[in-house]
Parts: sequence; structure tokens; C-alpha cells
Amino acid sequence: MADYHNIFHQVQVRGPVEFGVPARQEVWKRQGQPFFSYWLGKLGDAQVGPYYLGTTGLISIVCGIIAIEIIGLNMLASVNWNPIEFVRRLPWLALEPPLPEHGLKIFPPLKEGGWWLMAGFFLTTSILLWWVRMYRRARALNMGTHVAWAFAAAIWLYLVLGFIRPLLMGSWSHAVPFGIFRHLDWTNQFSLDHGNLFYNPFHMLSIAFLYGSALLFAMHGATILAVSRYGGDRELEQITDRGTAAERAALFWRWTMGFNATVESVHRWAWWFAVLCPLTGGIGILLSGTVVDNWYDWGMKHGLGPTTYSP
Ligand code: 07D
Ligand code: 07D
Repeated sequence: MADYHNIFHQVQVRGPVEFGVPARQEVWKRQGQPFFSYWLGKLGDAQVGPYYLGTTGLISIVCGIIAIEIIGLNMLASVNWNPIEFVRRLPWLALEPPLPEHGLKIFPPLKEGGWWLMAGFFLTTSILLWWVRMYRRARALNMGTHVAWAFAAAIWLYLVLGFIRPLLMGSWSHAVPFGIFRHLDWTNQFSLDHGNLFYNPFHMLSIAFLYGSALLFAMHGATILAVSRYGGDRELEQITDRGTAAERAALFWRWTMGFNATVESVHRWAWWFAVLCPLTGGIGILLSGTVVDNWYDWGMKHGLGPTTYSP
């Protein structure tokens, strides 16, 4: 009989199609004829579908498509409707936010930011409705709403960047343009405009949580794979019934660094690190230009500069 080992050596679970538990608030029928895919089974579950679309899911997808359509057509117009140039130059094309002279106008001329506002409206509606969908599907399955709240942390940073900070600054022109390299230029410019973002303590915190998330994910993913031969991937049972896998995983860390998370607490660590990355980031961006103009000057004033040595 084959054994389940790790990411390079795994066995696909294949049984009859699984339709899932009955859920509350299931207004729509589940869609799609379920099928199995060998290659998707290499990445995750081999069964694809059925899925639940629902009203918020449907409206979210429609709004998302409208936003992408507005962004894409504006980019296409910027290369004279030439499809080959569009594909060739896509990473450098962009839809810019309103010009500074239009302040917070809701209807600036279309070519001077009107299209950007419209795309932003539909993208934001789409993202917020997707959040509602996640929240409601979790409730329907009688789950906690942790995923929705983690997503809310990312939405916080997105709203700060494109909506809340521009509102406080009094102009949409402060928002992020839609474009692959263009949004990187904007990010670089933001740091320059505010005197080097490295001196913003909330940028520091955000980076610590970003790096910390990668570290925690590496430690946790690796630990569970390392004890999967003892059934360590059956995490729920491991929380309640202390078994060989959880015991060994815990012991490994206790022996190597003197302290171990529990099978349950490691997920709280991961959740908080991931959530605090965009939460602290959003605070840092919100303070830039509104409370602190130049982070380098601020840092020098508040002890982030090197202390002079006088023997
Ligand atoms: C792997 C999950 C899948 C998601 C993916 C992203 C789009 C955008 C839109 C052509 C981890 C799908 C992308 C739908 C296409 C148009 C108009 C998530 C995974 C694969 N960025 N950023 C990228 C966004 C900001 C920064 C890549 C979005 C801020 C830097 C991708 C937002 C700042 C670098 C992208 C956003 C910033 C990137 C890969 C929104 C500060 C890179 C993202 C809505 C936080 C990297 C060429 C990824 C890159 C990169 C999308 C905001 C900085 C295009 C949707 C304004 C420094 N960003 N970004 O894998 O390669 O995420 O850029 O806020 O180096 Mg960005
Ligand atoms: C963008 C949340 C929004 C995304 C949402 C998803 C879709 C659909 C579609 C899948 C990422 C929308 C989804 C549209 C997808 C499909 C099909 C989260 C987002 C809602 N920095 N920096 C950070 C580092 C410098 C700058 C954070 C490192 C320079 C600015 C992070 C370095 C300058 C901003 C970080 C570095 C600069 C940031 C982002 C190193 C540029 C921000 C955290 C080693 C020269 C953002 C406070 C995050 C922030 C941010 C890391 C350097 C500028 C920790 C490691 C000095 C302007 N930087 N940075 O979760 O919050 O992003 O800052 O040099 O705005 Mg930085």
C-alpha cells in the first residue's frame, strides 16, 4: 500500500465525488458538475467543484470584470488600439488617477482621471462584495470568520492607499495608478516624497511581520511535512488527541530552541503575523503626508539617527 509522505511523494485521495455538508443560508444551488483532475491533485484536492456562486459572488465578479475592462480599454487606447503593442507593452501601460487640479471631484473629465475613479469604484465594490461572500459562506458552514477578517486587513491597506489617504490629503491624485510597473514607480516616488520610508516605524513593523510570516510559514509547513508520515497533517485530531506526530513536532522545537508553539497556537501566530503586516502598513501610509511629511527628518528628531561619539 502506498504511503503519504510529503510534497514530492504524495498519494491522491480518490473516492466518490464529495458534495460537502449541508449549509445554512444556501439560497442558490451549488453549481458545476464535479470532476477529478490528476494535475490539480498534485497541488491540492483532486476534486474540482461544485462551487457556490451566490448573489454577492455574481455581482462581485461582474464588477471585477467591469473594472478590468475599463483599465484594459484605457490601456489599449493609449497604444492607439493596436493589440500587438498592447500585449508587448502591457507591463508598462497604466491608467492614472485624476490630475491634482481636480482635487476630490467625483466627476473629473474622463481622460483626466474620470476613468480611474470609475475603475476604482467597480474594483472596490468587487473586493468588498467578495469580502461579504467570504464572511457569509463561513457562517453558512458554521465556521469561524477568521479568513474574512484576515482579508479585511489587506482591504484596509488597499483602502488607505487608494481612498482614505487621498481623501485626507484632499486629492485623488495621491492614489495609486493602475499599472504593473507604474504602481512600482508610484511606490518608489512615495518613499522619496516622504524622505525615505525606511524611517517610518510602521513600515518597519510591517516588514517585520512580512518577514516573520515567511519564517513562521516555513517553520510550520516544514514541521508538518516532517511529521506527515505519522499523520501530522491531520491537525485537528492532533490538537485534542496527543499523538506521536504532534508530540514529535513539539519536541523537535522544544529540543532545538527550548520552546514550542502548540498545534493550535502556531496558527494564531501565523494569523496575527499575516494580519499585522497590512494593518501596521496601513497606519504607516495613513500617517505619511497627513501627520509626518518627511520620515527621515522625523527619525533624526526621534533618535533614529546615529548618536555622535565624543570621547
Ligand atoms: C501570490 C496571490 C495572487 C495574486 C496576484 C496578483 C493583479 C493586477 C492589474 C494590469 C502576492 C494579481 C495582480 C490582478 C493586474 C493590472 C492593472 C499574492 C499572490 C498574482 N499590488 N507590488 C506586484 C497589486 C501595491 C509592490 C505583483 C495589487 C502597493 C512591489 C502584482 C495591489 C505597493 C511589487 C501586484 C497592489 C505595492 C509588487 C505581484 C492592490 C505597496 C513587486 C503581487 C490592489 C504595498 C511585485 C511587477 C503578488 C511585482 C508586485 C498587484 C498594491 C508594491 C502585479 C492587486 C501600492 C514592490 N503587485 N503594491 O504576488 O512583481 O502578491 O511587480 O493594492 O515587486 Mg503591488
Ligand atoms: C497591497 C493589500 C491590498 C491588496 C488587496 C488584494 C485583487 C484581485 C486577483 C488573484 C501587500 C486585492 C486583490 C485586486 C487579485 C486575482 C486574480 C498587500 C496589499 C486588498 N519595503 N513600501 C510595504 C518592504 C521600500 C513602500 C509593505 C521591504 C522602499 C510603500 C511591506 C523593503 C520604498 C509602501 C514592505 C521595502 C518602499 C510599502 C507592504 C526592502 C520604495 C506601502 C505590506 C527590503 C523604494 C506598504 C507602510 C503588504 C506599506 C509597503 C516591505 C522597501 C515604499 C512590509 C521588504 C524604501 C509606498 N513595504 N518600500 O502586505 O504598508 O503589501 O507601507 O527594501 O504602501 Mg516597502
